[in-house]
Amino acid sequence: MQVIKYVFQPHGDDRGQLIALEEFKDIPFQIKRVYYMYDTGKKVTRGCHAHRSLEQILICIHGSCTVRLDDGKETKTVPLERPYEGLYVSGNMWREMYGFSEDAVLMVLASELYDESDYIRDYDEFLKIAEKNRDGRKG
Ligand code: T46
Repeated sequence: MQVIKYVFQPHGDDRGQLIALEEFKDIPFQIKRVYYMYDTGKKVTRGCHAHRSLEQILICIHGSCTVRLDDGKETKTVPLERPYEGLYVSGNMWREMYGFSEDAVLMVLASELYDESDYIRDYDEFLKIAEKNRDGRKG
């Protein structure tokens, strides 16, 4: 599994830092939705699902957290602790976010509007779809 982390260019000067993100330039898709989570409990695990086709970039713009990605064959653990780093997460990737610091703000840029029917919440169903996709790519 390839982990794709974007490192964004900060525009810094003596006042501090600023990061600008433009669709198709800094972000590889059209940004249709932005959401963010904060005040996440220390012991909480969020996510625990995959998507059918949604693409997202996860940016911990304050504090830190960890993302576990699972493509049905392999698992990778990715720390997010810098506001200028973005983790690309394609659909069909089981994701779990945990280890939130008290001050963590996790912002997500998404390629589609919110659509509950795009969620795969059952891990066994996810494994079946992931296997099917792998077979499809082979043949
Ligand atoms: C994902 C990970 C990284 C909305 O009404 N609109 C939205 O755009 C979103 C994302 C959520 N919601 C509502 C649905 C739930 O009642 O907010 C509530 C919490 O959402 P959820 O339990 O899905 O949050 P997470 O942190 O488990 O997952 C979220 C995204 O849903 C998901 O797409 O990939 O963050």
